[in-house]
Amino acid sequence: MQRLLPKQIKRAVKNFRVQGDFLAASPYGSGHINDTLLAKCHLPDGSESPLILQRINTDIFTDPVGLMENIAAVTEYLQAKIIAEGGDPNRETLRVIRTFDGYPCYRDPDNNWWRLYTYIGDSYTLDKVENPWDFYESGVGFGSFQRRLADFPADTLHEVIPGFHDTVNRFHQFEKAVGADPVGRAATVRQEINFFRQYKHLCHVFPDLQRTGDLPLRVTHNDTKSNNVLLDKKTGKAIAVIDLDTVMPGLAMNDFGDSIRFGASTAREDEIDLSKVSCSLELFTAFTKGFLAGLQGHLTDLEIEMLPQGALIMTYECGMRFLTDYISGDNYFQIQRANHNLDRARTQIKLVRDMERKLPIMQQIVSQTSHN
Ligand code: ADP
Ligand code: GN1
Ligand code: MG
Repeated sequence: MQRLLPKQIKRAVKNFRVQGDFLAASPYGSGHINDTLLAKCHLPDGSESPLILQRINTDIFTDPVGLMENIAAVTEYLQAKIIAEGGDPNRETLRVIRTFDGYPCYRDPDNNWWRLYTYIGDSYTLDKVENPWDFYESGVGFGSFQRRLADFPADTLHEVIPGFHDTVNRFHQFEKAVGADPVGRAATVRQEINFFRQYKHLCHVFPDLQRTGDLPLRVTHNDTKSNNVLLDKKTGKAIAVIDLDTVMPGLAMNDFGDSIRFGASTAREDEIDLSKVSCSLELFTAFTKGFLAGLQGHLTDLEIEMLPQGALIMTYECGMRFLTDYISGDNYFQIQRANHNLDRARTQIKLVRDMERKLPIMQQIVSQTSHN
């Protein structure tokens, strides 16, 4: 994606139905995929109105129209649910601001695709979870999100990234990258490559259960990092789940698992000192409680039993994706330093090993929590 120019940002904002005049915009948050900006408009009464402006990464989301149809439909559906539950539809879900032509996104003459959301204020997100209370709330947020979408017509959703959590296919892509070795890095990461080959069996756990019809497809978020749920600055409670790009039919265990992968780690996703990286059982317990509370009984016994496997599989898959990107020359995930994707892959490897050891305890925690 090309660098953004101030005039492109200004032109983008002007195409959406916003009040006031565009003032300024600056980079915001720490996502790996889209360009996120906090934009400010000057209102007639002299105040400033904040907005979240994003340039969609169209290298990754090649059908931005389908993507935004998904997000508009899901957010409108959630608004109705939230109203029915007596909540605040302006705060508890993202709100898409449309263009003057009525579209949920704007394509500029330079072929950049833009979207604009209302800014949900007095909130924070977690790039690193520091305490069990926050992570419990994160679980409530993602659990409630899945519950509220339980009856959403899944077949109307575009599959924006086909096979997003198809771990078997991710493994094939990984082997393809190793074989092609376009930037000559494969020889330097033999140990890491061997790790993903050695744990290949993890790819098949869920597909095998799906074949027998034992695991239902649900409408899931698919990218449940703790920086994709907003928490309330005053109360600490979960407000809204954001980053809805990958809302698609998926497995409940994968949403659970990706949260654990990111949030239950005792270190950041890109920590270099691997001695700091492990899976905290205290944080695991907190998230499990929150997630099941948010879901209010919407999972089957088998789904609940398989939640810890979801943590292992999502961590394995994500680590393999980081290593694939490193070997391919860092084309997918945004990087801020040399070897960034390799560092990320290494933390995930460390976590898989640790989670594998802790699996029996995790299973016990999940079983106890679900029976309380
Ligand atoms: P990416 O897909 O690149 O991860 P996100 O949609 O997650 O981008 O946005 C990046 C960050 O911007 C989030 O982690 C969050 O901190 C912030 N953010 C996004 N949307 C909103 C919003 N509507 N209100 C407040 N903060 C937001
Ligand atoms: C990306 O967009 P962001 O930063 O929330 C990625 C996820 C990965 C994650 C790893 C569309 O998420 O799948 O798990 O990075 N999103 C996409 O941090 O590929
Ligand atoms: Mg994000």
